Amino acid sequence: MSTISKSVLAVILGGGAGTRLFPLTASRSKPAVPIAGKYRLVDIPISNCINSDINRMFVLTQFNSASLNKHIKNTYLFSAFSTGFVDILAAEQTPENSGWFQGTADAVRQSLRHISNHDFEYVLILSGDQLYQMDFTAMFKAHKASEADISIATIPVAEREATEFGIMKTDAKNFITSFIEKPKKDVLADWVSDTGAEMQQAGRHYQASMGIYIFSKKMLYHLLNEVHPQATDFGKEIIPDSIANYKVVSFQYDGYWTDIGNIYSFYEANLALTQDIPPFNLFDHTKIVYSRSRMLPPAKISGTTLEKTLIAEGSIINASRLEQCLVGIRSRIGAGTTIVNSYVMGNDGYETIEEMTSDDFKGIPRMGIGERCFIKNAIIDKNCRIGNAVQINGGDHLANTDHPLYAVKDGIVVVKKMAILPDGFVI
Ligand code: ADQ
Ligand code: ADP
Repeated sequence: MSTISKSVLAVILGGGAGTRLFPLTASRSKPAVPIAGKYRLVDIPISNCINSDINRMFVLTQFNSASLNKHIKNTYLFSAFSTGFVDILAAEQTPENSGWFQGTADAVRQSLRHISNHDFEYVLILSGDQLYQMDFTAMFKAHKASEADISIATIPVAEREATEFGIMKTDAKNFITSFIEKPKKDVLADWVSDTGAEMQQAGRHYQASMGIYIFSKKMLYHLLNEVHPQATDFGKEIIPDSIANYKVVSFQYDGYWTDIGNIYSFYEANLALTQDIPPFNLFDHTKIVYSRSRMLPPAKISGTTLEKTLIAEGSIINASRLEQCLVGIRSRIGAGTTIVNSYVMGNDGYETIEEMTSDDFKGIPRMGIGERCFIKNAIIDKNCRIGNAVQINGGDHLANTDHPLYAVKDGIVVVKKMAILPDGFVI
């Protein structure tokens, strides 16, 4: 066993109330949200851990859903000779507690009693809603070499993003000298850092926290139980308060990293995968993104013009044109349909020929997307039934709405899971 796998335990923050990803989180927990056509959000941090030789992980989530459990249990099967595991810890009611994680620090504090059964020296805390491929080994080495109490992974960001993150200043040895959580625009000028020539040229003058922390075990217990027993958040309370009192070090990362905490960024990160050379490389065999192996048949495509489109296995596509689309597992798209700039998540199962005949008889659209539809700037959640000649034209002309069948957020139309859009429906 390498040192890192022996001494580091990872805690993945699987999500709070999930309101920013609504309606994708209306009926599932955030870690279970499907991404990139065949994965789930939680596969990203888990894969980064596995690729960094960290194989003991806890996923903290508000909801303990059956399909998240099934996904984790069927995917992350470590051998009997390994110490590896991925355990889900859902917020639970106890006599002292009403049953929710109040925030990130509260989630970790409540989970300590499960975590402390294991042997470890360091805890790596990760967000569950980021798309990136990072090797944590270098950060771990730097943490040990600097004898830090806390290390924070940081990335240079531009002014327009800086207000959404924790922003810090560091000294020549990378020690963090000051930290502000989500600064207001009017104070930003005080937080400019020397991020290096290349980053500065790209207008990235601010050092942002990636929400990725390494704590030594003792320090984590000390901070959560003794110094800040009431604190609910790392970003708002624990981290800013620790700067003056402890050795807090920045580890600068300069690869691709994006926060996918809201619908627009989730949509953008997914569609970015359709570019010629996407910043997130699914085809890198040294940084495999793991997911459940499903034994699905190859995708079957007929009469479709495909432009920059990813099609997951098990799909049956008869559309006329798909342009900049991400088409998820077991998708079915009918003849004459055009889809542009959209993420179709796919289906959890297939309908039999008999079921399809029965749908037709009852006048219910079949599972999937029908014929002669036009869909643009949309996310189609799982197991939708979209009839024939349905028109969905997302874009900035649409106001934010929450309709029973779909929601519009920042111009993106999200058709809700299992929604039935009848023939001719127009959005
Ligand atoms: P945010 O992402 O805004 O900023 P937060 O909402 O606390 O911070 O979420 C961090 C992670 O924890 C997310 O993955 C979230 O889903 C999860 N989470 C939130 N509440 C939770 C709860 N109650 N139970 C379980 N998981 C929960 C943070 C830092 C910033 C930093 C950004 C980088 O505070 O300083 O810049 O991350 O994205
Ligand atoms: P999916 O099948 O798309 O992955 P999940 O299996 O994660 O969705 O969710 C299945 C079930 O988990 C839901 O039907 C619900 O019972 C429970 N659940 C998940 N998230 C929530 C939530 N935000 N609120 C209430 N229940 C939830």
